[in-house]
Amino acid sequence: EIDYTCAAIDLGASSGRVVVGKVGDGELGLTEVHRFPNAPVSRTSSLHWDVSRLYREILDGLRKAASYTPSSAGIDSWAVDYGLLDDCGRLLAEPRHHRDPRTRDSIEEVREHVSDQELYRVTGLQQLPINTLYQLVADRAELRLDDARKLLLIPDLFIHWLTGEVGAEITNVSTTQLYDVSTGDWAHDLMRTLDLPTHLLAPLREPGDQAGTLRADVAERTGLGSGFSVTTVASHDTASAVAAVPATREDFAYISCGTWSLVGLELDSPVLGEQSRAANITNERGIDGTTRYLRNTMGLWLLQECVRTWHQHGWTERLDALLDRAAREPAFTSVIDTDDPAFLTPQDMPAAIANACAHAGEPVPSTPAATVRCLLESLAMAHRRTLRDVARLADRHVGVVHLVGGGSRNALLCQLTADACGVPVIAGPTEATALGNILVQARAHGVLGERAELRKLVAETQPLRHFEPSGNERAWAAAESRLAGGRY
Ligand code: LFR
Repeated sequence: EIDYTCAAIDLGASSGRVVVGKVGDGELGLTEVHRFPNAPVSRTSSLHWDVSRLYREILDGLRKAASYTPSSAGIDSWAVDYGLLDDCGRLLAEPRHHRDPRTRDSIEEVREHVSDQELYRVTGLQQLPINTLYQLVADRAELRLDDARKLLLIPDLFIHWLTGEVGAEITNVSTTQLYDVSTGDWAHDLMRTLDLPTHLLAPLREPGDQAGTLRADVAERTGLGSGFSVTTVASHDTASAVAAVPATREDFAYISCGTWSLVGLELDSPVLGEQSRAANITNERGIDGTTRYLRNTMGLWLLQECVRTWHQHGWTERLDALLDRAAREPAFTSVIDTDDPAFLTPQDMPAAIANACAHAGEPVPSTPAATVRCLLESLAMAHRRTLRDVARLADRHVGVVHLVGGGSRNALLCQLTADACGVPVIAGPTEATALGNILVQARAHGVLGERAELRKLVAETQPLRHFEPSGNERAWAAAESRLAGGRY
Protein backbone atom coordinates (compact mmCIF):
# COMPACT_ATOMS: atom_id res chain seq x y z
CA GLU A 1 0.00 0.00 0.00
CA ILE A 2 1.65 3.27 -1.10
CA ASP A 3 0.62 6.56 0.29
CA TYR A 4 2.65 9.75 -0.08
CA THR A 5 1.62 13.31 0.72
CA CYS A 6 3.63 16.40 -0.19
CA ALA A 7 3.28 20.11 -0.83
CA ALA A 8 4.03 21.60 -4.25
CA ILE A 9 4.75 25.30 -4.64
CA ASP A 10 4.19 26.31 -8.25
CA LEU A 11 4.88 29.89 -9.28
CA GLY A 12 3.69 31.14 -12.64
CA ALA A 13 4.11 34.50 -14.30
CA SER A 14 0.50 35.46 -13.58
CA SER A 15 -0.32 33.40 -10.46
CA GLY A 16 1.21 31.16 -7.86
CA ARG A 17 -0.27 28.30 -5.88
CA VAL A 18 0.52 25.87 -3.14
CA VAL A 19 -1.12 22.49 -3.57
CA VAL A 20 -1.11 19.33 -1.54
CA GLY A 21 -0.48 16.21 -3.58
CA LYS A 22 -1.37 12.69 -2.64
CA VAL A 23 0.09 9.71 -4.44
CA GLY A 24 -1.24 6.23 -3.75
CA ASP A 25 -1.89 2.97 -5.59
CA GLY A 26 -3.51 4.12 -8.83
CA GLU A 27 -4.18 7.45 -7.12
CA LEU A 28 -2.93 10.95 -7.83
CA GLY A 29 -4.81 13.72 -6.11
CA LEU A 30 -4.24 17.43 -5.89
CA THR A 31 -5.82 19.90 -3.48
CA GLU A 32 -5.14 23.58 -3.92
CA VAL A 33 -4.69 25.16 -0.49
CA HIS A 34 -3.47 28.61 -1.48
CA ARG A 35 -3.55 30.70 -4.66
CA PHE A 36 -2.28 34.23 -5.18
CA PRO A 37 -1.81 36.60 -8.10
CA ASN A 38 1.60 37.42 -9.49
CA ALA A 39 2.42 40.26 -11.84
CA PRO A 40 5.38 42.26 -13.05
CA VAL A 41 6.08 45.29 -10.86
CA SER A 42 6.83 48.40 -12.84
CA ARG A 43 9.41 50.88 -11.50
CA THR A 44 10.43 54.08 -13.28
CA SER A 45 11.97 52.39 -16.28
CA SER A 46 12.39 48.79 -15.17
CA LEU A 47 10.31 45.70 -14.53
CA HIS A 48 10.69 43.51 -11.42
CA TRP A 49 9.26 40.63 -9.39
CA ASP A 50 8.01 41.26 -5.89
CA VAL A 51 9.84 38.31 -4.36
CA SER A 52 9.27 39.37 -0.74
CA ARG A 53 5.53 39.21 -1.27
CA LEU A 54 5.82 35.90 -3.11
CA TYR A 55 7.86 34.53 -0.21
CA ARG A 56 5.17 35.58 2.29
CA GLU A 57 2.57 33.84 0.12
CA ILE A 58 4.72 30.72 0.04
CA LEU A 59 4.94 30.70 3.84
CA ASP A 60 1.17 31.22 4.13
CA GLY A 61 0.60 28.40 1.69
CA LEU A 62 2.92 26.07 3.54
CA ARG A 63 1.12 26.86 6.79
CA LYS A 64 -2.16 25.84 5.19
CA ALA A 65 -0.54 22.72 3.73
CA ALA A 66 0.82 21.73 7.15
CA SER A 67 -2.57 20.46 8.32
CA TYR A 68 -2.34 17.69 5.68
CA THR A 69 0.95 16.53 7.30
CA PRO A 70 3.01 16.43 4.10
CA SER A 71 6.33 14.57 4.08
CA SER A 72 8.16 17.08 1.88
CA ALA A 73 7.80 20.21 -0.25
CA GLY A 74 9.13 21.16 -3.67
CA ILE A 75 9.16 24.37 -5.66
CA ASP A 76 9.08 25.27 -9.33
CA SER A 77 8.68 28.53 -11.23
CA TRP A 78 9.19 30.22 -14.56
CA ALA A 79 12.77 30.16 -15.82
CA VAL A 80 15.70 32.49 -16.55
CA ASP A 81 15.20 35.11 -13.80
CA TYR A 82 17.39 35.33 -10.71
CA GLY A 83 18.29 37.12 -7.53
CA LEU A 84 21.81 38.31 -6.76
CA LEU A 85 23.14 37.92 -3.21
CA ASP A 86 25.96 39.90 -1.61
CA ASP A 87 28.70 38.36 0.53
CA CYS A 88 26.43 38.37 3.59
CA GLY A 89 23.79 36.44 1.66
CA ARG A 90 21.49 39.46 1.35
CA LEU A 91 19.46 40.03 -1.79
CA LEU A 92 21.12 42.93 -3.61
CA ALA A 93 18.07 44.22 -5.42
CA GLU A 94 14.58 43.25 -6.37
CA PRO A 95 15.01 40.64 -9.16
CA ARG A 96 14.30 41.86 -12.66
CA HIS A 97 11.52 40.46 -14.81
CA HIS A 98 12.70 38.84 -18.05
CA ARG A 99 10.57 41.33 -19.99
CA ASP A 100 12.59 44.19 -18.50
CA PRO A 101 13.84 46.26 -21.44
CA ARG A 102 17.51 46.47 -20.35
CA THR A 103 18.50 43.49 -22.55
CA ARG A 104 17.73 45.37 -25.75
CA ASP A 105 21.33 45.42 -27.01
CA SER A 106 22.62 42.30 -25.25
CA ILE A 107 22.33 39.89 -28.17
CA GLU A 108 24.46 42.18 -30.34
CA GLU A 109 26.94 42.70 -27.56
CA VAL A 110 27.45 38.97 -27.01
CA ARG A 111 27.79 38.48 -30.76
CA GLU A 112 30.86 40.72 -30.75
CA HIS A 113 32.67 38.12 -28.63
CA VAL A 114 31.01 34.79 -29.44
CA SER A 115 29.44 33.80 -32.74
CA ASP A 116 25.85 32.56 -32.81
CA GLN A 117 27.18 29.21 -34.05
CA GLU A 118 29.61 28.80 -31.16
CA LEU A 119 27.01 29.88 -28.62
CA TYR A 120 24.57 27.27 -29.93
CA ARG A 121 27.23 24.56 -30.05
CA VAL A 122 27.96 25.10 -26.35
CA THR A 123 24.53 25.89 -24.91
CA GLY A 124 22.07 24.48 -27.48
CA LEU A 125 19.69 27.29 -26.63
CA GLN A 126 17.20 29.31 -28.60
CA GLN A 127 18.31 32.89 -28.85
CA LEU A 128 15.88 34.93 -26.80
CA PRO A 129 16.61 38.28 -25.16
CA ILE A 130 15.03 36.98 -21.93
CA ASN A 131 17.80 34.40 -21.36
CA THR A 132 19.84 34.79 -18.17
CA LEU A 133 23.00 35.27 -20.22
CA TYR A 134 21.61 38.41 -21.87
CA GLN A 135 20.20 39.71 -18.61
CA LEU A 136 23.59 39.28 -16.91
CA VAL A 137 25.42 41.01 -19.73
CA ALA A 138 23.06 43.97 -19.28
CA ASP A 139 23.52 43.89 -15.49
CA ARG A 140 27.27 43.94 -15.90
CA ALA A 141 27.08 46.93 -18.23
CA GLU A 142 25.03 48.75 -15.57
CA LEU A 143 27.56 47.77 -12.86
CA ARG A 144 25.04 45.68 -10.98
CA LEU A 145 27.33 42.66 -10.63
CA ASP A 146 30.10 44.37 -8.68
CA ASP A 147 28.84 43.45 -5.22
CA ALA A 148 27.22 40.18 -6.26
CA ARG A 149 28.59 36.94 -4.83
CA LYS A 150 25.88 34.43 -5.79
CA LEU A 151 23.26 34.15 -8.46
CA LEU A 152 20.20 32.10 -7.53
CA LEU A 153 17.41 31.30 -9.97
CA ILE A 154 13.94 32.07 -8.59
CA PRO A 155 13.08 28.61 -7.11
CA ASP A 156 16.63 28.29 -5.76
CA LEU A 157 16.30 31.72 -4.13
CA PHE A 158 13.18 30.61 -2.26
CA ILE A 159 14.83 27.32 -1.30
CA HIS A 160 17.69 29.37 0.09
CA TRP A 161 15.30 31.45 2.19
CA LEU A 162 13.45 28.34 3.38
CA THR A 163 16.48 26.18 4.17
CA GLY A 164 19.62 28.32 4.11
CA GLU A 165 21.11 26.05 1.40
CA VAL A 166 22.64 27.27 -1.84
CA GLY A 167 22.26 25.35 -5.08
CA ALA A 168 21.23 25.51 -8.71
CA GLU A 169 18.69 23.05 -10.05
CA ILE A 170 19.74 21.68 -13.38
CA THR A 171 16.55 21.81 -15.51
CA ASN A 172 16.27 25.50 -14.73
CA VAL A 173 20.04 26.05 -15.14
CA SER A 174 19.67 24.62 -18.65
CA THR A 175 17.50 27.62 -19.62
CA THR A 176 20.09 30.23 -18.67
CA GLN A 177 22.32 29.92 -21.75
CA LEU A 178 25.17 29.63 -19.25
CA TYR A 179 25.01 25.84 -19.25
CA ASP A 180 27.14 23.57 -21.41
CA VAL A 181 24.89 20.86 -22.85
CA SER A 182 27.84 18.62 -23.68
CA THR A 183 29.61 18.63 -20.30
CA GLY A 184 26.44 18.93 -18.21
CA ASP A 185 28.04 21.70 -16.19
CA TRP A 186 27.98 25.49 -16.08
CA ALA A 187 29.64 26.93 -19.21
CA HIS A 188 32.67 28.37 -17.39
CA ASP A 189 34.71 29.06 -20.54
CA LEU A 190 31.86 30.89 -22.20
CA MET A 191 31.42 33.05 -19.12
CA ARG A 192 35.13 33.86 -19.01
CA THR A 193 35.08 34.82 -22.69
CA LEU A 194 32.24 37.20 -21.93
CA ASP A 195 33.94 38.46 -18.79
CA LEU A 196 31.08 37.31 -16.55
CA PRO A 197 32.06 36.37 -12.97
CA THR A 198 31.97 32.59 -12.49
CA HIS A 199 32.02 32.98 -8.69
CA LEU A 200 28.30 33.74 -9.02
CA LEU A 201 27.55 30.14 -9.92
CA ALA A 202 26.07 27.78 -7.35
CA PRO A 203 26.65 24.00 -7.23
CA LEU A 204 24.26 22.00 -9.40
CA ARG A 205 21.48 19.81 -8.04
CA GLU A 206 19.34 17.25 -9.85
CA PRO A 207 15.58 16.73 -9.55
CA GLY A 208 15.09 14.23 -6.76
CA ASP A 209 18.03 15.45 -4.65
CA GLN A 210 17.31 16.62 -1.14
CA ALA A 211 17.71 20.40 -1.13
CA GLY A 212 17.76 20.81 2.66
CA THR A 213 15.59 21.06 5.75
CA LEU A 214 13.63 24.08 6.94
CA ARG A 215 15.39 26.76 8.99
CA ALA A 216 14.13 26.81 12.57
CA ASP A 217 12.07 30.00 12.21
CA VAL A 218 10.43 28.75 9.00
CA ALA A 219 9.69 25.37 10.58
CA GLU A 220 7.96 27.16 13.43
CA ARG A 221 6.14 29.77 11.38
CA THR A 222 4.67 27.21 8.98
CA GLY A 223 4.00 24.55 11.61
CA LEU A 224 5.81 21.98 9.47
CA GLY A 225 8.30 21.25 12.22
CA SER A 226 12.06 20.96 12.30
CA GLY A 227 13.63 18.37 10.06
CA PHE A 228 10.95 18.91 7.38
CA SER A 229 12.64 18.39 4.05
CA VAL A 230 12.56 20.40 0.85
CA THR A 231 13.03 18.14 -2.15
CA THR A 232 14.57 19.33 -5.41
CA VAL A 233 12.03 18.90 -8.20
CA ALA A 234 12.33 19.81 -11.88
CA SER A 235 12.26 23.44 -10.78
CA HIS A 236 11.73 24.85 -14.27
CA ASP A 237 7.93 24.83 -14.56
CA THR A 238 8.07 23.58 -18.15
CA ALA A 239 10.28 20.64 -17.13
CA SER A 240 7.78 19.72 -14.40
CA ALA A 241 4.90 20.04 -16.88
CA VAL A 242 6.64 17.78 -19.40
CA ALA A 243 7.30 15.21 -16.65
CA ALA A 244 3.52 15.05 -16.11
CA VAL A 245 2.48 14.80 -19.79
CA PRO A 246 0.02 11.88 -19.80
CA ALA A 247 1.65 10.17 -22.77
CA THR A 248 0.98 6.47 -23.21
CA ARG A 249 2.80 6.11 -26.55
CA GLU A 250 6.29 6.98 -27.74
CA ASP A 251 5.48 9.24 -30.68
CA PHE A 252 4.07 12.13 -28.70
CA ALA A 253 4.78 15.84 -28.83
CA TYR A 254 3.76 18.30 -26.14
CA ILE A 255 2.63 21.87 -25.92
CA SER A 256 2.94 23.36 -22.47
CA CYS A 257 0.62 26.28 -22.89
CA GLY A 258 0.33 29.14 -20.42
CA THR A 259 1.78 32.62 -20.69
CA TRP A 260 4.21 31.03 -23.15
CA SER A 261 3.60 28.10 -25.46
CA LEU A 262 6.44 25.62 -25.32
CA VAL A 263 6.15 23.26 -28.26
CA GLY A 264 8.42 20.27 -28.57
CA LEU A 265 9.59 16.71 -28.11
CA GLU A 266 11.33 14.71 -25.44
CA LEU A 267 14.61 13.31 -26.77
CA ASP A 268 17.49 11.25 -25.38
CA SER A 269 20.09 13.78 -26.48
CA PRO A 270 20.36 17.33 -27.81
CA VAL A 271 20.17 18.30 -31.48
CA LEU A 272 22.88 20.89 -32.07
CA GLY A 273 23.29 21.14 -35.83
CA GLU A 274 23.26 24.29 -37.91
CA GLN A 275 19.70 23.75 -39.13
CA SER A 276 18.47 23.46 -35.61
CA ARG A 277 20.23 26.66 -34.67
CA ALA A 278 18.86 28.49 -37.69
CA ALA A 279 15.36 27.31 -36.76
CA ASN A 280 15.96 28.74 -33.27
CA ILE A 281 15.05 25.59 -31.38
CA THR A 282 16.14 25.05 -27.83
CA ASN A 283 17.62 22.05 -26.01
CA GLU A 284 16.61 22.27 -22.37
CA ARG A 285 17.10 19.56 -19.77
CA GLY A 286 14.22 17.38 -18.66
CA ILE A 287 14.09 14.86 -15.85
CA ASP A 288 16.27 11.74 -16.11
CA GLY A 289 18.80 13.55 -18.31
CA THR A 290 16.33 13.86 -21.18
CA THR A 291 16.37 16.77 -23.61
CA ARG A 292 13.36 19.02 -24.03
CA TYR A 293 13.75 19.90 -27.67
CA LEU A 294 11.34 22.78 -28.10
CA ARG A 295 10.71 26.30 -29.21
CA ASN A 296 9.42 29.03 -26.94
CA THR A 297 6.58 30.60 -28.78
CA MET A 298 4.37 33.36 -27.56
CA GLY A 299 1.40 31.93 -25.63
CA LEU A 300 -1.73 33.14 -23.90
CA TRP A 301 0.15 36.27 -22.90
CA LEU A 302 -1.40 37.80 -26.02
CA LEU A 303 -4.91 37.01 -24.82
CA GLN A 304 -4.20 37.97 -21.19
CA GLU A 305 -2.83 41.32 -22.26
CA CYS A 306 -5.75 41.99 -24.62
CA VAL A 307 -8.19 41.27 -21.82
CA ARG A 308 -6.24 43.51 -19.43
CA THR A 309 -6.36 46.39 -21.93
CA TRP A 310 -10.06 45.93 -22.70
CA HIS A 311 -10.82 45.90 -18.97
CA GLN A 312 -9.00 49.21 -18.61
CA HIS A 313 -11.36 50.55 -21.25
CA GLY A 314 -14.37 49.47 -19.25
CA TRP A 315 -15.19 46.26 -21.10
CA THR A 316 -16.87 43.69 -18.84
CA GLU A 317 -17.75 40.64 -20.96
CA ARG A 318 -16.73 37.29 -19.47
CA LEU A 319 -13.85 35.49 -21.13
CA ASP A 320 -15.86 32.36 -21.95
CA ALA A 321 -18.55 34.45 -23.69
CA LEU A 322 -15.86 36.20 -25.70
CA LEU A 323 -14.29 32.85 -26.66
CA ASP A 324 -17.72 31.59 -27.80
CA ARG A 325 -18.09 34.59 -30.04
CA ALA A 326 -14.53 34.17 -31.33
CA ALA A 327 -15.37 30.56 -32.24
CA ARG A 328 -18.19 31.84 -34.49
CA GLU A 329 -16.04 34.44 -36.25
CA PRO A 330 -15.08 33.62 -39.86
CA ALA A 331 -11.88 31.59 -40.12
CA PHE A 332 -8.53 32.84 -41.45
CA THR A 333 -9.53 36.47 -41.78
CA SER A 334 -6.21 37.72 -40.37
CA VAL A 335 -3.15 35.65 -39.50
CA ILE A 336 -0.03 37.11 -37.92
CA ASP A 337 3.38 35.99 -36.68
CA THR A 338 2.81 35.83 -32.92
CA ASP A 339 6.56 35.52 -32.28
CA ASP A 340 7.21 39.04 -33.49
CA PRO A 341 9.22 40.73 -30.68
CA ALA A 342 6.68 43.57 -30.89
CA PHE A 343 4.40 41.36 -28.76
CA LEU A 344 6.92 40.82 -25.93
CA THR A 345 5.92 43.83 -23.81
CA PRO A 346 3.59 46.22 -25.64
CA GLN A 347 1.58 48.72 -23.57
CA ASP A 348 -1.55 48.03 -25.58
CA MET A 349 -1.78 44.49 -26.99
CA PRO A 350 -4.93 44.96 -29.13
CA ALA A 351 -3.22 47.94 -30.77
CA ALA A 352 -0.04 45.89 -31.30
CA ILE A 353 -2.09 43.15 -32.99
CA ALA A 354 -3.92 45.68 -35.16
CA ASN A 355 -0.59 47.16 -36.10
CA ALA A 356 0.88 43.79 -37.01
CA CYS A 357 -2.14 43.01 -39.21
CA ALA A 358 -1.87 46.35 -40.98
CA HIS A 359 1.83 45.77 -41.51
CA ALA A 360 1.34 42.29 -42.93
CA GLY A 361 -1.46 43.47 -45.24
CA GLU A 362 -4.06 41.45 -43.32
CA PRO A 363 -7.49 42.90 -42.46
CA VAL A 364 -7.36 44.73 -39.12
CA PRO A 365 -9.78 43.08 -36.64
CA SER A 366 -12.38 45.61 -35.56
CA THR A 367 -13.93 43.87 -32.52
CA PRO A 368 -12.57 41.97 -29.49
CA ALA A 369 -14.06 38.72 -30.88
CA ALA A 370 -12.28 39.21 -34.20
CA THR A 371 -9.04 40.06 -32.41
CA VAL A 372 -9.30 36.90 -30.29
CA ARG A 373 -10.04 34.79 -33.36
CA CYS A 374 -6.96 36.27 -35.05
CA LEU A 375 -4.66 35.69 -32.11
CA LEU A 376 -5.82 32.13 -31.36
CA GLU A 377 -5.62 31.08 -34.99
CA SER A 378 -2.18 32.66 -35.18
CA LEU A 379 -1.06 30.83 -32.03
CA ALA A 380 -2.31 27.55 -33.51
CA MET A 381 -0.34 28.40 -36.63
CA ALA A 382 2.80 28.85 -34.51
CA HIS A 383 2.08 25.46 -32.94
CA ARG A 384 1.81 23.91 -36.40
CA ARG A 385 5.03 25.41 -37.70
CA THR A 386 7.01 24.63 -34.58
CA LEU A 387 5.77 21.06 -34.39
CA ARG A 388 6.79 20.46 -37.98
CA ASP A 389 10.20 22.01 -37.40
CA VAL A 390 11.04 19.95 -34.31
CA ALA A 391 9.76 16.72 -35.87
CA ARG A 392 11.77 17.30 -39.04
CA LEU A 393 14.96 18.32 -37.29
CA ALA A 394 14.83 15.49 -34.76
CA ASP A 395 13.67 13.08 -37.48
CA ARG A 396 10.69 11.94 -35.47
CA HIS A 397 7.11 11.09 -36.32
CA VAL A 398 4.44 12.75 -34.20
CA GLY A 399 1.20 10.79 -33.73
CA VAL A 400 -0.39 12.78 -30.94
CA VAL A 401 0.01 16.18 -29.30
CA HIS A 402 -0.49 16.57 -25.55
CA LEU A 403 -1.53 20.11 -24.71
CA VAL A 404 -1.06 20.75 -20.98
CA GLY A 405 -1.30 23.77 -18.71
CA GLY A 406 -3.82 26.62 -18.51
CA GLY A 407 -4.26 26.64 -22.30
CA SER A 408 -5.82 23.17 -22.16
CA ARG A 409 -8.96 24.82 -20.76
CA ASN A 410 -9.34 26.86 -23.94
CA ALA A 411 -11.33 24.46 -26.16
CA LEU A 412 -11.13 26.77 -29.18
CA LEU A 413 -7.33 26.89 -29.01
CA CYS A 414 -7.18 23.08 -28.57
CA GLN A 415 -9.41 22.48 -31.60
CA LEU A 416 -7.53 25.00 -33.74
CA THR A 417 -4.26 23.33 -32.71
CA ALA A 418 -5.55 19.88 -33.70
CA ASP A 419 -6.70 21.32 -37.04
CA ALA A 420 -3.47 23.20 -37.64
CA CYS A 421 -1.21 20.28 -36.73
CA GLY A 422 -3.33 17.64 -38.41
CA VAL A 423 -2.97 15.26 -35.45
CA PRO A 424 -5.20 14.52 -32.46
CA VAL A 425 -4.73 16.78 -29.46
CA ILE A 426 -5.21 15.40 -25.96
CA ALA A 427 -5.83 18.35 -23.65
CA GLY A 428 -4.98 18.30 -19.96
CA PRO A 429 -4.11 18.22 -17.23
CA THR A 430 -4.40 21.93 -16.56
CA GLU A 431 -2.20 21.62 -13.48
CA ALA A 432 0.51 19.58 -15.21
CA THR A 433 3.27 21.63 -13.62
CA ALA A 434 2.09 21.08 -10.04
CA LEU A 435 1.54 17.39 -10.81
CA GLY A 436 5.06 17.05 -12.20
CA ASN A 437 6.37 18.69 -9.04
CA ILE A 438 4.42 16.19 -6.90
CA LEU A 439 5.41 13.14 -8.96
CA VAL A 440 9.12 13.94 -8.78
CA GLN A 441 8.88 14.35 -5.01
CA ALA A 442 7.01 11.06 -4.65
CA ARG A 443 9.62 9.34 -6.78
CA ALA A 444 12.47 10.81 -4.76
CA HIS A 445 10.88 9.21 -1.74
CA GLY A 446 10.75 5.79 -3.38
CA VAL A 447 7.05 5.76 -4.25
CA LEU A 448 7.21 5.69 -8.06
CA GLY A 449 9.70 4.34 -10.57
CA GLU A 450 10.19 4.92 -14.30
CA ARG A 451 9.14 8.06 -16.15
CA ALA A 452 6.57 6.02 -18.05
CA GLU A 453 5.02 5.03 -14.73
CA LEU A 454 4.60 8.67 -13.71
CA ARG A 455 2.91 9.44 -17.02
CA LYS A 456 0.65 6.39 -16.85
CA LEU A 457 -0.57 7.50 -13.45
CA VAL A 458 -1.43 10.95 -14.81
CA ALA A 459 -3.23 9.42 -17.81
CA GLU A 460 -5.26 7.13 -15.57
CA THR A 461 -6.25 9.66 -12.96
CA GLN A 462 -6.66 13.09 -14.58
CA PRO A 463 -9.56 14.34 -16.73
CA LEU A 464 -8.45 14.70 -20.37
CA ARG A 465 -10.27 15.95 -23.47
CA HIS A 466 -9.69 14.69 -27.01
CA PHE A 467 -9.79 16.92 -30.09
CA GLU A 468 -9.69 15.33 -33.55
CA PRO A 469 -8.37 17.35 -36.51
CA SER A 470 -11.16 18.56 -38.81
CA GLY A 471 -9.18 17.77 -41.93
CA ASN A 472 -8.98 21.30 -43.38
CA GLU A 473 -5.27 21.04 -44.16
CA ARG A 474 -5.55 23.01 -47.39
CA ALA A 475 -6.98 26.03 -45.64
CA TRP A 476 -4.20 25.96 -43.04
CA ALA A 477 -1.54 25.56 -45.71
CA ALA A 478 -3.00 28.52 -47.61
CA ALA A 479 -3.06 30.67 -44.48
CA GLU A 480 0.49 29.60 -43.69
CA SER A 481 1.74 30.69 -47.07
CA ARG A 482 0.41 34.19 -46.29
CA LEU A 483 2.89 34.30 -43.44
CA ALA A 484 5.82 33.42 -45.70
CA GLY A 485 8.47 36.06 -45.54
CA GLY A 486 7.90 36.32 -41.81
CA ARG A 487 10.39 35.16 -39.22
CA TYR A 488 9.97 31.42 -39.67
C1 LFR B 1 7.11 29.09 -18.88
C2 LFR B 1 8.54 29.56 -18.84
C3 LFR B 1 9.26 29.24 -20.11
C4 LFR B 1 10.35 30.25 -20.06
C5 LFR B 1 9.58 31.46 -19.65
C6 LFR B 1 10.34 32.55 -19.02
O1 LFR B 1 6.44 29.48 -17.73
O2 LFR B 1 9.24 29.00 -17.77
O3 LFR B 1 9.70 27.91 -20.22
O4 LFR B 1 11.04 30.41 -21.22
O5 LFR B 1 8.59 30.95 -18.75
O6 LFR B 1 10.88 32.14 -17.81
